[in-house]
Amino acid sequence: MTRRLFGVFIAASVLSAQDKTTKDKHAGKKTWTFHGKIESINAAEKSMSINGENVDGWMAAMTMIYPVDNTDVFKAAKAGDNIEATVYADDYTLYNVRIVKTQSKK
Ligand SMILES: [Cu+2]
Repeated sequence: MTRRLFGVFIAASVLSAQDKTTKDKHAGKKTWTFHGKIESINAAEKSMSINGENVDGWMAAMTMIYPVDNTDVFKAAKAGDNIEATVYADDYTLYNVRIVKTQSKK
């Protein structure tokens, strides 16, 4: 292997290791679907204050500020919208927040 090729090989290995770390962050973690209503939005801080329903083992019903991972949702979201998000144990970030048109209570 030439020195140059070896350098490329190392760079590719480092990149793929970082990718794996991000992907595996929630590996083996318990996951839930979180339901709540937006009280206020802070797009600059990538966070929302959500009046959330109880999620057993994750968070009791309360209004609090959550970090949000998918920033594209800030283009459409507004106070009063009902949302769903994916959440994971030991992490209070809301993942893949989506706006839901009707709150289904089953
Ligand atoms: Cu809380």
